[in-house]
Amino acid sequence: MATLDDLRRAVVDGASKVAADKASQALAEGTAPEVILHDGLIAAMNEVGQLFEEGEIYVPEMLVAARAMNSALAILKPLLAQGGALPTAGTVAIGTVQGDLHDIGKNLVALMLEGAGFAVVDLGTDVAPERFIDAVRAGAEVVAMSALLTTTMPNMKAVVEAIKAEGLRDQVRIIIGGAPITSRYAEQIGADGYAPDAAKAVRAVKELLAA
Ligand code: B1M
Repeated sequence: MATLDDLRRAVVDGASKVAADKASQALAEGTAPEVILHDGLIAAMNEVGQLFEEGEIYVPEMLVAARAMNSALAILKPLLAQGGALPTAGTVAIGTVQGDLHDIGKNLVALMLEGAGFAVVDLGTDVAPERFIDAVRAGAEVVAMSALLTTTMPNMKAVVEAIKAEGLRDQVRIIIGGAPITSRYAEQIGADGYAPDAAKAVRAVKELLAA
């Protein structure tokens, strides 16, 4: 679809205003927000990653692309967050692990969880294990961790271990995700669950709390 092509191009080029306009246009044309998110925004970020890997672009270009993605995402947010609200679904503390500054995927997961009626405590990026522990002590029933770098994945294990060391493991469910993460890795580090995308993260959190 031409509008989604234009949207992808705008994000890859880091053209924030055009990206936001194209997202609005796609909505006005009747494209579902989830389709705009996946086929427009996430597809564009994958292309950005590919270009970075091939040495065609560098960190500053990745950064402006991320800004353009966020401008377009702001248009979709109210629609994506609409869900069957269940006010007492549970409290989830979410963060990108220590050393990792990628937050677009984590923000999407937070948004979808909120839309599904969870209270979400967003700890941000570069989150040290102690901050996850504080959140559990403050009542979070689920710890949700995101990592985008192979070098920061081990920091997820550090959080699981720290939660165990504090004697809190039995009172919290732990779910992890992010581009390099797999269900096998979740098992290896002793997390309770893994999800490959934001929608599946919501399902996984619901299942964990129901178990
Ligand atoms: Co970075 N970066 N980056 N980057 N960056 C990647 C991740 C990379 C794969 C690019 C590449 O080489 N192809 C590569 C990692 C390689 C590796 O580790 N194997 C990389 C690198 C190397 C780096 C730097 C080291 C570059 C440098 O400085 N030399 C540096 C590290 C900085 C740091 O964190 N300490 C860096 C910096 C940056 C920017 C700051 C410029 C920017 C981030 C801006 C921001 O987030 N605010 C950036 C970007 C934009 C990317 C790419 C292009 C896009 C990431 C993204 O937002 N994707 C990325 C390439 C790529 O992923 N294709 C890349 C869209 C987003 C929706 O997807 O985050 O995967 P994602 O989230 C998905 C799922 O993974 C899942 O749901 C989401 C969608 O439904 N999910 C979860 C995520 N978290 C979840 C948690 C869950 C469940 C599901 O449960 C809790």
